[in-house]
Amino acid sequence: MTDQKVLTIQDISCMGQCSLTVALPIISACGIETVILPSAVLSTHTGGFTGFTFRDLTEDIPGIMAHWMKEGLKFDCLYTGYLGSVLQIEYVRQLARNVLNPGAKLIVDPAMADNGQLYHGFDEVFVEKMAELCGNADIILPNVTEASFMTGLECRLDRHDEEYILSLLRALAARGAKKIILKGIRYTESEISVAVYESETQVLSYYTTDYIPYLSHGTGDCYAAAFTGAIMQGRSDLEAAGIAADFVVESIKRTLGDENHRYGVKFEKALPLLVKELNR
Ligand code: PXL
Repeated sequence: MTDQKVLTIQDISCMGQCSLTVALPIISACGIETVILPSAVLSTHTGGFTGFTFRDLTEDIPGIMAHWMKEGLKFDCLYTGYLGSVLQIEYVRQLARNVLNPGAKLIVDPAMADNGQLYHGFDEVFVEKMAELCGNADIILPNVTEASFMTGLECRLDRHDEEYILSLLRALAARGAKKIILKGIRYTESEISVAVYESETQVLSYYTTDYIPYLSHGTGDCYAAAFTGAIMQGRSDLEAAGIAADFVVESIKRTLGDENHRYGVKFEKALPLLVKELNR
């Protein structure tokens, strides 16, 4: 039997517990072979650090893709995280056409904004191109900020109601995404929910956990990696959404109290829980 392989494209932030430095260990811990395509190398991530280095690897991507095509290498899932430029989004489309097995999933985490703000270096042109990529994806994992930016709807960070959440989900579905995992929904003060929405059937489900009032970088990347690992292990969208949520909550709990650790979450400490959950 040949095991399934995930290809993930995102940056390497050498220090910072985000993007590839979390995707590779998390998906691997899920028991899934993980092929990486680094889109850039940064000394740290761009949130809260200043003076970071940034080496753009965009021009390496066509050569890497051509080699894989020559070798006949194909993957069963393409999961995209933080992408550094509009051109990289175009290369993702080419990768999806050229190096995926039939039936492979395209999972897109827009990874460009949070808490009402775009990350450093992104602009409206990038947002529009990312919205187009999301429109071609099987599963997208936006947070509420990214969903509102991609649809042009109001960005509300809390006191959500179902009418607002449904307006985001329907607008994203209208752009083409088949399944939407919408993160960061706040219906109550003490809880946080993720919505799982299937565009074709319009079926909407939720997974809800306790809300921990702690802002941190990299939680979206940990979420998307655990979700992808669980999906590749054959879990349903709702099961995977729940497994990923529990994993991130545990990672945040393991980080609380360490004031020197604001750049990311200690996901390593929660990996045993994730592995146990997937082996149930
Ligand atoms: O966690 C998302 C992310 C990934 N990669 C880089 C980032 C960020 C968020 O700021 O700066 C380089």
